[in-house]
Amino acid sequence: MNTSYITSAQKANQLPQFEWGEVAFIGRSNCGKSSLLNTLLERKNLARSSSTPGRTQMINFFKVSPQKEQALIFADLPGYGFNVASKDVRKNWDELMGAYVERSSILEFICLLDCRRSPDDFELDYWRFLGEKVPILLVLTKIDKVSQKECSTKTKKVTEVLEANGIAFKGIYPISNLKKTGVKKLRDTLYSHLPQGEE
Ligand SMILES: Nc1nc2c(ncn2[C@@H]2O[C@H](COP(=O)(O)OP(=O)(O)O)[C@@H](O)[C@H]2O)c(=O)[nH]1
Ligand SMILES: [Mg+2]
Repeated sequence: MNTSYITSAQKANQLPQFEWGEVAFIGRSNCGKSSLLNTLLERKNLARSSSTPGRTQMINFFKVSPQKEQALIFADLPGYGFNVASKDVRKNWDELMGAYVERSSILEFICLLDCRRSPDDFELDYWRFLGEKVPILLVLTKIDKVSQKECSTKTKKVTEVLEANGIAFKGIYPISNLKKTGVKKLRDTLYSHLPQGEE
């Protein structure tokens, strides 16, 4: 498998065009987004972990090519929920994301949630908004931090919350970056967008 960093966009007019479909990853800072991207990209630190939340807001683009002449773009979207961010940072996020989500190349929105948290109103509203474009895929992260029982209870609960809020979703994927639990299933789902015949 071939993976590489392509480019970053800080402003709407810097968004690149690709000939490949895109899978977009979004979540609150510290939810484990960079760790998941590194796991999926099979690279230690391609998506840099733990930048200070609320500072540089940018979209990072990666290309994943499991086989020649096949590729998928992974877009690492800027984290939301900036208690520490200024109005300007917030405005920039709105503009950048507003332009990004309209891209017709988006195949899937992967929305991440730390399994110890519950989605807040902002997340529910944003997930609903995204789900109206393309049904979202919810990833519950850091499940090594809770028992199996707690994990399945949480998965059920989040399913109910999504349904109650009218959010269009394709599935819930509990994962651990630390133990790599659930990663294969998620990866297979993402790669199902690629033409058949790959291995
Ligand atoms: N226990 C555990 N910790 C994780 C997991 N994924 C990420 N982390 C930790 O959570 C923190 C934030 O992770 P990071 O990937 O930088 O989150 P991001 O801000 O969403 O990009 C780091 O200290 C990671 O080591 C996981 O699956 N299990
Ligand atoms: Mg990060």
